[in-house]
Amino acid sequence: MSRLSFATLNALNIDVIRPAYDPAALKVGIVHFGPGAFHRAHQAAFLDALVANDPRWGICGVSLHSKGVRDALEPQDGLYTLAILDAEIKYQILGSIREVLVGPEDIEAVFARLTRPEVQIVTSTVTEKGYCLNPQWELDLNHPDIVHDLANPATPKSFIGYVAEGLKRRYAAGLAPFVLIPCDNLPKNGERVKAAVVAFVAQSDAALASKIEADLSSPCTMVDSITPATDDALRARVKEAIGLEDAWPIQREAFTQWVIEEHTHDNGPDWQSVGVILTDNVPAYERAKLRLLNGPHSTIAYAGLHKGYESVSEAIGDPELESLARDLMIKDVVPLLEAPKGLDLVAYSEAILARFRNPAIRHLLSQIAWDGSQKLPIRLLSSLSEALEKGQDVSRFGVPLAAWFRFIRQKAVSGDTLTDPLANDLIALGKTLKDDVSDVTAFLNLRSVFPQALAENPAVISALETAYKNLLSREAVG
Ligand code: CS2
Repeated sequence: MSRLSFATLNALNIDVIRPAYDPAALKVGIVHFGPGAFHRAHQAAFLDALVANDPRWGICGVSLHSKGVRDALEPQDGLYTLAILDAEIKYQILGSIREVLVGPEDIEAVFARLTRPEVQIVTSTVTEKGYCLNPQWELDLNHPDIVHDLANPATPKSFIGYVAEGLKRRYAAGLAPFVLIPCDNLPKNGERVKAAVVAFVAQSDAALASKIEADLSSPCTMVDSITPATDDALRARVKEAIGLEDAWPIQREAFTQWVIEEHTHDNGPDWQSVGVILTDNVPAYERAKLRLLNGPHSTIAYAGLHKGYESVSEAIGDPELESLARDLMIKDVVPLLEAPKGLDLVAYSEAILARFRNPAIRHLLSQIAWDGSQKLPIRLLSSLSEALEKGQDVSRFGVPLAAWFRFIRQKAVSGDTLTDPLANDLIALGKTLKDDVSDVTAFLNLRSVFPQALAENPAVISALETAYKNLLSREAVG
């Protein structure tokens, strides 16, 4: 069977949605760092709609580490399939990504793009850990990649290093900065990422740092769409559905949302024309999403893995886990939140639970369980701290955290790989556990995850100990 490319577009099966524009005629106006599954399912799809009316906003993807995306998409002229798997199933060919560069191989080409006048936007999905921030959300000057990039600014490894050097070269070329739009699940992402860039530059050039501080527009964003990783089953399904080979199709649910803080960008993209929400209240959207979708997601991931489930839809089909998620959302978290205008948070929570039940996609709990040390503080501990301040009962928060402890223990005992920037410390800790309630104290001493005030709070300790003992007793029963 032939492979998807410009030359084979005409051979696509009839019901496949194709680009409503000529992809070859697009200009690159956006450089995106981290062209992984989420970006290709989410922002690249919004831009696919946008470029049909405004061809200035094609994307140059930059992979910071692997060549996989470039090697898959280059022979396909950048085209790939988005499988929308939900109550209705659709296959759509996206053409908004015009090229993919691999940082370590193409450093000068990346800087060449970043210093083109027509490149006016830099976006990123480099995961929470990719911004090299410390637990206070400031640039971690001891992070090995940051240490490297400060010493070798022209050959950076980190996203922050690329942005800093890119901005420096733009100023040197007499160009205005690009607009920086980070799109990871980090609270106040625009503000914090900008502060990290400024802190990086300040290490070598205080004047340039103040200039960036004054000039750089970095709106905060909220992004949402459930995007399970691609597997061979998806490749086979897409091949059958489109009638061509696609080395790296992407899948997601039908729901997709992108909220961007209002910002000035003269003659920039007409974001709202393709359904992006521009608002001055991103924090309300972002807090609702991180705490009502991502918090319960991680809860179901760890509690579901503990009960032997593999996917979100399987786990949420378990009445005990569904009530845990619903009660955590509606009883514990909703009272802490301010609703974005026009949004009913209870209805929003129910809609999220319905999305979790989507039987058309298989979203692995093990994928969501990655990087717990980075995700849990954002998704659950923030709510836990606020619930304590309000004098709410916090016992339910103990369950996902205790399940995370057991997850770490299981990885340490089995020798399975743990994907987490703190993996070495966590595995070392996991090996010393005693499988009794004293393990809770060992975890609470992880200061990069649990702030002291939480770790010493009697209600938190009690919630964790109760939940932990409960999980141990279930394991004993088998
Ligand atoms: C998930 C998210 O993997 C995870 O940690 O919670 O990727 C989630 O699917 C997205 O944020 C949904 O928008």
